[in-house]
Amino acid sequence: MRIVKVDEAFTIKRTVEAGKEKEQQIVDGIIKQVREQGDEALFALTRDLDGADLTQLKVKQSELDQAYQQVEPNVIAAIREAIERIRDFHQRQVTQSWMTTHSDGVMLGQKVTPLDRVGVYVPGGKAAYPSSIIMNVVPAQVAGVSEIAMVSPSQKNGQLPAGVLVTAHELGIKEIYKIGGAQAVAALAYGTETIAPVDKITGPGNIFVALAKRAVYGVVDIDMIAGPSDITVLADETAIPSHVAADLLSQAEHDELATAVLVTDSKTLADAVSEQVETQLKTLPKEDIARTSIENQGVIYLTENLVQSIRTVNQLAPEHLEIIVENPMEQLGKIRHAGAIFLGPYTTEPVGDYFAGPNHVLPTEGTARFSSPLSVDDFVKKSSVLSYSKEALIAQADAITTLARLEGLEAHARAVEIRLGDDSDE
Ligand code: HSO
Ligand code: ZN
Repeated sequence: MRIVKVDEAFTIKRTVEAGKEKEQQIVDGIIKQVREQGDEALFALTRDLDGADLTQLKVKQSELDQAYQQVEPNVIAAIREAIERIRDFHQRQVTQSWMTTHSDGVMLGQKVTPLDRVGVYVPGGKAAYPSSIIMNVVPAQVAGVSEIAMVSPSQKNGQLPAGVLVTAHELGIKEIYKIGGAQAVAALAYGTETIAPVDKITGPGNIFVALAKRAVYGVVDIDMIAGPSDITVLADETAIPSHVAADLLSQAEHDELATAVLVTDSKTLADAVSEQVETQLKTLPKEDIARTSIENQGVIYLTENLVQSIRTVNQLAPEHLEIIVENPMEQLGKIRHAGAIFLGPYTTEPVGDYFAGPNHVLPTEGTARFSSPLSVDDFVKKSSVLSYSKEALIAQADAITTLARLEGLEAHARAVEIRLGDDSDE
């Protein structure tokens, strides 16, 4: 792996994403076609782009039954346990509505309401991850969203992968549609004869899905637009090189564009990890993908001390941060930017990817500087609540009308003053 020396003056440069004009044009065309032709466009685009000749868009009960026959009982058991743990964690995120009563007759509050209807995008092909279905659906369900529609591109045989169907069924999803790409995003945003429009679309996808989500934002809400996944391991000389290398590769195997970074002040560890990465790459089924990722984006930042290491980590603002140093807990308070923080030598990233409970949909590409993991909060919205007694209005009328007249808004001032007289002339 490439080793970059870090000193006092070192800063990490951010790269700006290049324009994607050609893809945007295609996406705009697809959205227009779905808006104009509805289901007919979905059938045609699924035939042309996914190579599947569907007779219906919605998954039938018989397809679910069939899927269960293809999935081993231990897989179903693991899915169930993961759902339970992830649900448990997200239940702690629920925020309550609140109301405060003031002695002057004012009541103020905030009402929390779940979104009515959400669409979850599940990518096809190599990224059809059952774990991501759980991570998107559970916070929506915990928030109290009553309707969840799932979309995922059809395989050429007109079916969805059995693992995807079983996971969706285990989560209790009733609406599953075999469509993907920009056409699925458009269908969820605008609705078709078969698919009712949603209020928010979440879930990862390829460049066409990402551009389509960006294009429909405003008509519906969207979650973050996730870039390729990344991991940073912050380690000192106490870390075991083969373990660190294994963790770097677990991220690298996701995608040629994934980023795996080691930040350490130990030259011995840096050299040993680099060697281990090479050794372990050779036996990985996804060696090609992982090797491309390691060669293009992989880097070891070799710092002079732990303080520099932490500074570098904060500049990277990684999606996943593993802290494998002597006292990981002591460092936690110094970490300002990271999507998820994995403490200590046994908290390898896959525990969070699949099972521990926290969401694995995390801010990528340095966006942990300003954003958070997907959570229950992403599936609710809040309304402010206000209530004034006559006494309270009288007490504040002067200040309110003064501010209204400062803005030249006389009708605002009068709306207050008309209520101040005695009640008999109303
Ligand atoms: N590490 C990925 C999530 C994932 N891993 C899904 C395995 N399956 C991005 O957080
Ligand atoms: Zn992963």
